[in-house]
Amino acid sequence: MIVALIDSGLGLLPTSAWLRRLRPDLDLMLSLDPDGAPWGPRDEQWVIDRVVGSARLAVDSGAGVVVLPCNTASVTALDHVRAELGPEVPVIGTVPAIKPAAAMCDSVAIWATAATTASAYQAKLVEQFANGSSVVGVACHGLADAIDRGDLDGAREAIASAADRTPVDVTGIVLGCTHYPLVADEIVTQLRDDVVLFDSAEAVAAQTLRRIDALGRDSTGNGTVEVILSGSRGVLPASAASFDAGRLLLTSTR
Ligand code: DGN
Repeated sequence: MIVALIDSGLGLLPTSAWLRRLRPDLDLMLSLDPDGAPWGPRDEQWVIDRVVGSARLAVDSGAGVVVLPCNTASVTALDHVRAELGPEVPVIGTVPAIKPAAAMCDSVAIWATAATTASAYQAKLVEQFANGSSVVGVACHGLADAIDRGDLDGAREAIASAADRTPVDVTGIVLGCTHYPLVADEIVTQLRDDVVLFDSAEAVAAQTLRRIDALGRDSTGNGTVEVILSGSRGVLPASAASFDAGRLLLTSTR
């Protein structure tokens, strides 16, 4: 069974790595959108069309399970992807790790893209899981984009700006964009030692495996990784090349 992971860019790597760690034999299909990234600042309908189109392409290319390891895509397009693919194909979304953060910390900041920060979905999660803690959203402009470009100076600048806009009493930061764990070391160096980071990659991978088990079908694979890139840029982003997995197969959609 092929599991497709769909994101604008490298944010799908942390969840892919967890899936690989927990189930080394699973066959993965990584769908990245270098032509459309970043999705964070895009208009809602544009993101819906892009994510639904990527999911349809993944299933038509053989995927039996679809994961959106992307908060922007999940808050915007999850229901639309489920409607498009129907009940036969499990679709797993990503939710910012607000619940565990609020359970541990009195003051929490959610770092995310502008789209996720402004979403009604995030506001609803905060209402549901704040558990008496103070929870604020901080939009990290340009950070996912800098990560995709491998621009560490740009990433540092975006992190510094987000740190400046984060209330001083915050002790827990939810990484509400799946790109951000890739620069966790940089984030930690710019924060006080007592600030703890929370991300959802391991939980999303575990939930994906539960949904696969529930299908009751043989999901044994060969640990292959297929990469689907949008557009004409047949270039694998530098950090994706270091993804430690079996066979790597490059596919261009055009
Ligand atoms: N990884 C995406 C997220 O979790 O929101 C970011 C998408 C983007 O393109 N900015």
